[in-house]
Amino acid sequence: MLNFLKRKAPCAGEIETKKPAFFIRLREGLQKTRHRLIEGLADLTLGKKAVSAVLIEEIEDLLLGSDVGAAVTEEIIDDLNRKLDRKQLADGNAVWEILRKHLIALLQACEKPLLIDAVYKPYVILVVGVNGVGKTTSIGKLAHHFKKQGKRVMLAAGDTFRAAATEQLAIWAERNQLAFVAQHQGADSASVIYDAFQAAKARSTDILIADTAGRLHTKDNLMQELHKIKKVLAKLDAAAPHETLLVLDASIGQNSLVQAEVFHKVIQLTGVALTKLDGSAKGGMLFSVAKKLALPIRFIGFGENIEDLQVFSSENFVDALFDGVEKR
Ligand SMILES: Nc1nc2c(ncn2[C@@H]2O[C@H](COP(=O)(O)OP(=O)(O)O)[C@@H](O)[C@H]2O)c(=O)[nH]1
Ligand SMILES: [Mg+2]
Repeated sequence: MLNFLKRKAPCAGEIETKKPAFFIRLREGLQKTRHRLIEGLADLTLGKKAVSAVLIEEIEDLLLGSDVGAAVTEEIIDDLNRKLDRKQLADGNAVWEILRKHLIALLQACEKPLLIDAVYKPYVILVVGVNGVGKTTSIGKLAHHFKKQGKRVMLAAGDTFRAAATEQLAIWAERNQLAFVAQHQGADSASVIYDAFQAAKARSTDILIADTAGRLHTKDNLMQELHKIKKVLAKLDAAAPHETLLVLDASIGQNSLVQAEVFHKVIQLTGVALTKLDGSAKGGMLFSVAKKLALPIRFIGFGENIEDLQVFSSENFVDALFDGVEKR
């Protein structure tokens, strides 16, 4: 029988959708933030005939309550108040349009995907961040992402502080069938990463992803450790690490920004990966990251599975947040 004759028509409940699977996963992952922030704003504004100072105050409360942060909120609220004074806000729909434009512009400003420059062999990605934010998990997902592109990837177990961290990375390495360099617990992190760099060079690996410990409460140690890692990497390649990626846990909300500032001072960051967007309604912090850090958001993570990480695309993100909100 011809193939098209075998194809069965969708039954009830088996809704056919044109959206690709990755988009559906992203949208599901962002459900909580979408619900609190975007649908919240839409409920306040859409279809409202009059715009008052009270409405603008309600918008302000909602933005602050969704972890959008003081700086972004102030910028938006100032703009709305200016327009209200000038009688430029005809109705709630006009307010909604302004909110939408502000939020989209912020996201667009930090879209700058990580490009792996093949000049560097290996291209070294140093992954930093506080304990528990999702570094090791993100490395596993990242390795999968690059492997799918046909890249040769190696992992370095630079978090030598906890034995479990090395084991956890070893599991991801096995799952992805990757080369993996580790030493015993308590070993010098810089030495593990240096060994891995040499091994990666010898095997013409395309990308080396290095895990690190994130003991922010012992800030001086952390600084020394990160400085040392940079120094030993530079011995083999003055430009390494080629990407210093900070992992931030979206569910921590605004406190993440404090972490980011500490890390940025210690080791110059070049990009951010935001994790745990699925578990949180605080995804609004992404707008703050965009504004305050002015660092590219490279990846977003929204689940514990290997596919739950995507290259940050402002278009997809905006779609996942806004798609269909106006038609509810
Ligand atoms: N829901 C959810 N959990 C995550 C995500 N990323 C990591 N986790 C979980 O967060 C916990 C800490 O992650 P881990 O990678 O060990 O953090 P690390 O200490 O920074 O290396 C683990 O239980 C992970 O499974 C995510 O995007 N969504
Ligand atoms: Mg870890």
